[in-house]
Amino acid sequence: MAMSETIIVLATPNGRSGIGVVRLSGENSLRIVRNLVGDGSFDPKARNSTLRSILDPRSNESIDTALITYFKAPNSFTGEDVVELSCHGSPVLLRQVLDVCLSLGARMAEPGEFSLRAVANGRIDLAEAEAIRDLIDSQTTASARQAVRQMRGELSKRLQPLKDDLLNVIVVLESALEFVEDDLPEAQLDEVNAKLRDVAAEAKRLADTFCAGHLIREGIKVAIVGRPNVGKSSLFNYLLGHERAIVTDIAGTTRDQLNERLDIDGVPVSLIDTAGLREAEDLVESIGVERSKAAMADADVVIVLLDASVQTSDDDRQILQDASEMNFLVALNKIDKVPSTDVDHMIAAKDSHFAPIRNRLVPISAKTGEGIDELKRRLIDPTAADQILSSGLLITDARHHDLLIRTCAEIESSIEGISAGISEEIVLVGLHNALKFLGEITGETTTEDMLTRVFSTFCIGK
Ligand SMILES: Nc1nc2c(ncn2[C@@H]2O[C@H](COP(=O)(O)OP(=O)(O)OP(=O)(O)O)[C@@H](O)[C@H]2O)c(=O)[nH]1
Ligand SMILES: [Mg+2]
Repeated sequence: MAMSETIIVLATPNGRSGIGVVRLSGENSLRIVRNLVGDGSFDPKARNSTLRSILDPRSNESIDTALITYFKAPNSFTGEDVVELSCHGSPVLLRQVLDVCLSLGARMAEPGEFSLRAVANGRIDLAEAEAIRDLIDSQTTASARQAVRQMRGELSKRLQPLKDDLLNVIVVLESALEFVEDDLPEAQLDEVNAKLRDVAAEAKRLADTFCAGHLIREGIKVAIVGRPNVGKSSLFNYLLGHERAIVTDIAGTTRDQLNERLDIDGVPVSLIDTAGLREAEDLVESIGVERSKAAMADADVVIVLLDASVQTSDDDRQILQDASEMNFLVALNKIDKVPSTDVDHMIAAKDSHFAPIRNRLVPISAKTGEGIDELKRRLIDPTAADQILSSGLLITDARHHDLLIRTCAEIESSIEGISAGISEEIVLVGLHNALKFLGEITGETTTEDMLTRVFSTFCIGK
């Protein structure tokens, strides 16, 4: 990706809309725009918008009226000359504007190329660029909020003191190597050890938030399974808050699986309603049953639904048996149909077949909504739920998590090395590695290879 080229992209989604924004970055941006407005002396004021007629210089025909916003280098997102053309949002027109700009020497930007240039020109660091990507991709307000914090540099700011402390320790050990004849004095060693322990502990604290950070970013897949008529589609609808699935009292109503998204306490949940599991009566149903089994195997959490108003059957027991190898909850549905003392007895009785799964059991009614808040709560890992609620900074990116874990490991083995009296040279190798890993999060020690890989996960236009 040659940085000297002027790049262009349609920054708004493809399709009809009120406005569509074409964005240019690079030293030729202004020259291209001058051609586009047919005025070689067009000199827009930086950070101001100017309304101009734009034309196709090949035919001199006016193609639109656009609001032109100029960001002069280095005070732009990429650090280069940037021009944004807010045109009318017609896909045909926008294609034409892009074509004209391409004919004038711009080239289409690669995914993430605007952000890559922003990082290369020191406008933002790598973690901040990744946060912009995450903000655009976020599926819940909780994940958007985390992305905004990281976009503002909160993660980078949290890491800076760790890098400073590590560097201080490295300086002490290195100067000891060069200038001190004997070993480091005991007091100074204690200080080095204490500092390293603090850095490792803080890196670990941050890494531990990934449990929640991963959840709010990636979400979970939840499949509702059970035999026909237990109320799977009713529960599905209740959780979604509208009548998405067909509900009838005919067993075998749902034949294909349904998939919808919802937000549970900031976690994006992909909820799947499935066809009832039983010996299928026809080909369509048997395909549905196969799909239910596949959805069950693929889910992060399986909700096995039972009907409290009827006796547990062999089918129920088989489903519970299959679910036992997975992460599952058991929802005992239709409790509105039975006296509550019966439900309590059903669950509490010593000889109850619910005894082995008692701690996974949640009595609910998909009709009245009773117990459903509790079921929702149980879907989310409690440690992660606490972390999401605590409003602290969360590590949401697997790359960052991995680098923090590796930082901890290097520091911990350095601490062990120091106490075992191994040479400072070897300890220093580990500490330099730790510093490099922290630097890779923010991008200052990231290899070209890694950068390419990170930016390939960006969408076009960012
Ligand atoms: N009283 C009561 N009835 C319920 C409850 N949940 C579901 N039902 C009823 O049970 C019947 C079956 O509900 P569905 O949601 O279609 O059941 P399902 O498990 O999706 O059934 P299949 O799609 O055939 O596998 C319907 O008549 C629902 O109104 C509940 O909590 N209480
Ligand atoms: Mg159904």
